[in-house]
Amino acid sequence: MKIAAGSQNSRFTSTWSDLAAIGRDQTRGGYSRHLFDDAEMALRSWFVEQAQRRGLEVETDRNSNVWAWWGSPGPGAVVTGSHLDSVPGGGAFDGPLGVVSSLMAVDELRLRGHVPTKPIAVVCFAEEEGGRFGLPCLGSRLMAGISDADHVRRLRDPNGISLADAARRVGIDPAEFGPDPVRLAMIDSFVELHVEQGRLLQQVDPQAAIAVGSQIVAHGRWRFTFTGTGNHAGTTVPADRKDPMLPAAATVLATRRLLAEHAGAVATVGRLVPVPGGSNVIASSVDLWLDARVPGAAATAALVDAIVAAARIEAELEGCSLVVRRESFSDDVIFDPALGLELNGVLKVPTITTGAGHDAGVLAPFLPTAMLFVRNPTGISHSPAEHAETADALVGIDALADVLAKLTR
Ligand code: HGY
Ligand code: MN
Ligand code: MN
Ligand code: MN
Repeated sequence: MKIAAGSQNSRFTSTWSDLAAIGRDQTRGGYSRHLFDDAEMALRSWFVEQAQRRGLEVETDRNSNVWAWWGSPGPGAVVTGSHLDSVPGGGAFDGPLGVVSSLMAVDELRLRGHVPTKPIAVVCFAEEEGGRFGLPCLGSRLMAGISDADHVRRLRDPNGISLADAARRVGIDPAEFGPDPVRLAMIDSFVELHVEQGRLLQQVDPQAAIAVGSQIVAHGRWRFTFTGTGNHAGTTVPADRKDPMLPAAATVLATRRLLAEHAGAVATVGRLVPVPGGSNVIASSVDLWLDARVPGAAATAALVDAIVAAARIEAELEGCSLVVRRESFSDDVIFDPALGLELNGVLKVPTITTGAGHDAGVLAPFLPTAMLFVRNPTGISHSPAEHAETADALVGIDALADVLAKLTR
């Protein structure tokens, strides 16, 4: 390890403790940091301060992604970074570990006396989790032009606030959102460091603190809206009911049951919202979000089709209607093999796949992209139990510095 462990160790723990104080969720535990909310705005300020402290040139692009440049923004840029937002009640490391590690990889390169021959940028992509408006990797999708800006502006959060209004409230002009081909063309390569979300690394090599990512499994989100007849819980006999909660509940169970018929599939209903949501009220409608992930777009579609078919049968049995909308989808992503080999030439670490989506996955079809994963001893993510040891984080920073040095030699 080339890191001057003492100096970087104390710098990591102090940087991390500053960050860890922002956006704690007192009711659910963990962190809730969502696009343009107070916590996320505080994180943006934190990032700008960290970047300016390092003499990096900071800018916010048209899609509210924040960039910190070592060298003038320009073509041939080697970009690293990740995201600062979280899922509701999420862990501390998913996203922020990549951002802190990128800032500290810049510190490490300077400690080594490295003078980059290309611009290096640390980017914080907006709303990677889709935790507020439901569209994951929103900032990188808009930049790459794969999400329609008008559709994005109309997205609404659970309180009915549009993304456009939420942006305006924090002084960001939503009319600016849109494709950013010039910025995309500037990027020579993108390397994202991320806490591992699972236990694969420990299975592949229990001694390894980091790994190179090889691919992301196809995944997407579908919204099921079951509509019945709202009524009084106490005065409506079963024969008169059209209760959308029943087909919704049956769909949750069918999702788990159908996995057995779809190799390598995972699918989750993590959010289910009855309307109006009174405990003495038969719901008039129920929204259910399905997160389905299977290697291969066709296999993902086959699983979702089976779940939708089961949901339609259940809805009909209860006299309810059903509308299914696909809210997001990402096909399998294979990271750039040449860049991966370069990383492995430098790092000589295991290679693993991931079932989690990342901004790196959005950019992979457009430019050479790679991921580095840092061991998560719990293997748990999207939960306060998510963890990375400081010693492993320092190995990740050292490795990221090695990679950035090689790419900007
Ligand atoms: O949901 C995901 O796969 C990622 O953590 N955003
Ligand atoms: Mn995540
Ligand atoms: Mn993430
Ligand atoms: Mn009453």
